[in-house]
Amino acid sequence: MHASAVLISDLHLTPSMPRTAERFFEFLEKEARTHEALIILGDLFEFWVGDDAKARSPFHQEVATKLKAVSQSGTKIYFMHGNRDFLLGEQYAQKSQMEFLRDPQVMNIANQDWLLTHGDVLCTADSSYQQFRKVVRSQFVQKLFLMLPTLLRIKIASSLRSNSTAKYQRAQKFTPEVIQVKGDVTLNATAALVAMSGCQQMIHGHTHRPGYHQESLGGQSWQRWVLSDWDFDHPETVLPKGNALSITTEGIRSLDLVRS
Ligand SMILES: [Mn+2]
Repeated sequence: MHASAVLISDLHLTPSMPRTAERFFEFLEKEARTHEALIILGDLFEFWVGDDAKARSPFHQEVATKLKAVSQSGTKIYFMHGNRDFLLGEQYAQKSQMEFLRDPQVMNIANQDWLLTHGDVLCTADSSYQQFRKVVRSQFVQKLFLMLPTLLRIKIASSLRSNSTAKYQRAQKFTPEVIQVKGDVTLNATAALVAMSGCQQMIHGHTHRPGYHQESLGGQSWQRWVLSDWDFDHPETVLPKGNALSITTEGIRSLDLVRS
């Protein structure tokens, strides 16, 4: 379907992280434009409470304008929802000229099939998250949520976020081994998705554990590439990080966006 593509995920863009946004804008000017397609595998934004709420935000307008410029330069943009920006809707997608991808989706790039997913659906060791996901991703609940006043939506979203951050920090301190397991994909869920899709090359983000894995289970083997999350704003506590996967007829390779 495309001769080349570059994939990114988990940028968690927000006005309070300007250096990360700056690196993203640079990426759009440079790395993105040398590929036929740009594929965003979710969590482009830190949170999203509805297109209407973002309509007045200069930051989100700026992101939309820059995405649109890339699309107009000839690089097609695809967007898959993540667990934080799953409410990003038609209106914003149109404005930024992005086409939605279902999760999961098999896409042909450089004459090979690639299985694309955000990744949260594979984290089946965290059963309470999977339950939460089922509820918030239901059409009915989403419709109700979007009917609430914007300020209330922001309040609900940020309290959900701070609750989960607090829970995570507590667990990280007292039961790090549990977090290690719960925050990662499971072999079973991955194998099931590979079997269902019939595609043995998988790319996802979400876990913030960039890497490459060769795995197998029950006579099936596959390869799995994991994208990095991005953070260029906290050099005193977090080493700057961010990568992209570039697929061309020459193969797949990781682009380190910190050094380049
Ligand atoms: Mn995520």
